[in-house]
Amino acid sequence: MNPSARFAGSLSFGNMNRLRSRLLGLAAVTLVLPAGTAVAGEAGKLTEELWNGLSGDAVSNLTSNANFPNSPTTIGKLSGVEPASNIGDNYGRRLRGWITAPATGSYTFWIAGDNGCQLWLSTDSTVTHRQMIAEVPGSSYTSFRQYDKYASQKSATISLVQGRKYYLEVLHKEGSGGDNLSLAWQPPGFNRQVIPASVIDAYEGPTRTIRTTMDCRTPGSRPTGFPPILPPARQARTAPTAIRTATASPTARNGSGNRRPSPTAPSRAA
Ligand SMILES: [Ca+2]
Ligand SMILES: [Ca+2]
Repeated sequence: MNPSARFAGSLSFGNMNRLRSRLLGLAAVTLVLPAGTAVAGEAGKLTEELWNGLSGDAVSNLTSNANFPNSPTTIGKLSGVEPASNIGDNYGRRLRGWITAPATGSYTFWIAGDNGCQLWLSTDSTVTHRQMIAEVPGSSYTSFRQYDKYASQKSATISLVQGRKYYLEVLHKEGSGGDNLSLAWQPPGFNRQVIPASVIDAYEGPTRTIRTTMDCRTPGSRPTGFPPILPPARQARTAPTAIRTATASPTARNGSGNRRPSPTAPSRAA
């Protein structure tokens, strides 16, 4: 497994918190993410880039443009895998993220869209291992969620492993008239369905080498080069105190005079 594959999709900021907890008492630690490494971002979303003012109906009209892929008009996050339909004309779109397999087995994917669109999936979490697995070809189009208009909209059967993340990318080009986009899959033991938001994470892709050092002995220390890390430890420390007070109080008894069962310890803040 190459270094990118080892980090990609697994080194979230939450993971960094847990890593720091494990290393408390040790000296400073330096983490280096190799250039091109991408990390999993917001759950339930895909990173969405739009290129406005691009004529043509085919994905090639997007990928051949000088502003692709590095200069989109806008970058945002899409909740789920279906953008709003009929938002405009002459634009190109790229969706990026990871999909986590909920079970080990054979999967089939579909894409539907207006106009041309392509679904790419990596054999693992590495971006560069992506392969196009389904498309609405050329300048053609389908209606919303019309997955069976062209044979090319359906992927071959693909084996995925439970819990592993696979890089997913969608390229979409709208010329004029109606515009829509949708992704579906058939997981093992289920019928075809729109890919649920519960299995996706947005792409957060640094394209440069990040070198960061954090002092694991200092609870408040933050690694440089990353957004602030939220401190769940403070909430976890204060909650048990409140529980002990309530249990010891004479009023903490039920109507029959018996002491109430000890409350279950609250789960740690996410
Ligand atoms: Ca349109
Ligand atoms: Ca159209």
